[in-house]
Amino acid sequence: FLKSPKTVSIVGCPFSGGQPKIGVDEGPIHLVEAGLVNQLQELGWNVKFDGHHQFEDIKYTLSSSSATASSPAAGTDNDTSTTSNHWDPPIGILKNPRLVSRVCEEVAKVVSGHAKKGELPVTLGGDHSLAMGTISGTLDAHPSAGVIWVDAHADINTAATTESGNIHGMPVSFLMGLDGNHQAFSDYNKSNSPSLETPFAWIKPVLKPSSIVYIGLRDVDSGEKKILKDNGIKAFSMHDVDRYGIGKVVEMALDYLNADNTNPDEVRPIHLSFDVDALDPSVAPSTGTPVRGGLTFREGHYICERIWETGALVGLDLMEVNPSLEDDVSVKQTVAVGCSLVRAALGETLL
Ligand code: 4U7
Ligand code: MN
Ligand code: MN
Ligand code: MN
Repeated sequence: FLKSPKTVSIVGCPFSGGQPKIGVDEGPIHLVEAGLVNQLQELGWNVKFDGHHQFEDIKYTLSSSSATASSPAAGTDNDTSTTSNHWDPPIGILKNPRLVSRVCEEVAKVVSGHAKKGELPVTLGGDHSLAMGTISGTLDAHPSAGVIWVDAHADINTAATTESGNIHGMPVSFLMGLDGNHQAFSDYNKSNSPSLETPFAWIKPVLKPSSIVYIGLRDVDSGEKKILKDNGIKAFSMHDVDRYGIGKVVEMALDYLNADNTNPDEVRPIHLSFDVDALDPSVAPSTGTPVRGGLTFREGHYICERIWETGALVGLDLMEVNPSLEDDVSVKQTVAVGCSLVRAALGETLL
């Protein structure tokens, strides 16, 4: 799927609008400063990286059209951390909906542009709402791609099920076009005039429930459990990792995606979306929503190595590294693990 010379395009996304903690926007900067570009060059990749995306134009456009925003809210223009911007008031309880949506729309274009040139886009987050952009972009360029989502969380809440209103817990539901989202926007429009253009309308519901498989789950909300069950979505929780071992789990995940391959003559392209909180907090402490009982260092790397071995990797996300959480040693450790996961997914071997 990739053209040679093999080229990786780093898509640095210092973005935190999908969740409330400041600092996750510094993740990509730390990963690059730790030497990721050089490390990938040493693996033989031609690395394209022309700086992080700032999304300033998006914030500017949104804030200067704020006269049309229908409800005022507290907050300042550059703080997306604890309160909403007055130019991006909540829709229902969804926080920063317009900003998150527009940023992801831009990321989708960037990722799809790189992928269509035969490059491997590696998106560095930033929070996991960005996956609405990366996976839209991958599926635009490789419509038959399947997704392997490695995370402690399922990130499949809809506007009807989310209790936090943090969109980083929702990207999969938007990619699938689940009903709970449409309902919230039409309710909002009924009670607000002028009504808003549904900000997520650009997202094509391109991800079929049978085209994603999860690994590492251990903190799934009850509404999400119902969504997973109702839609028959394949998920390997930490219970499954304990039961079968990571080797078997990854084989089952790959077999599952390939059984649904639309073109059985070739292996199915794979997008790997890796939330660093899939790893145990003792391995990757600096992340916004750590959950104990996670993947070991080796289990996380094994997933990346095995997917690389398939030759089918067409997109990679490394999300939710937050260098402002925990002490300096933890930050260094988490950033180093992030770089090392990316290297493993891009062909670094132990021997
Ligand atoms: B992450 C949560 F309620 N499910 O919706 C939510 F537990 O990208 C967490 O996986 C979401 O880090 C975590 O807010 C999103 C919560
Ligand atoms: Mn997570
Ligand atoms: Mn996540
Ligand atoms: Mn998290």
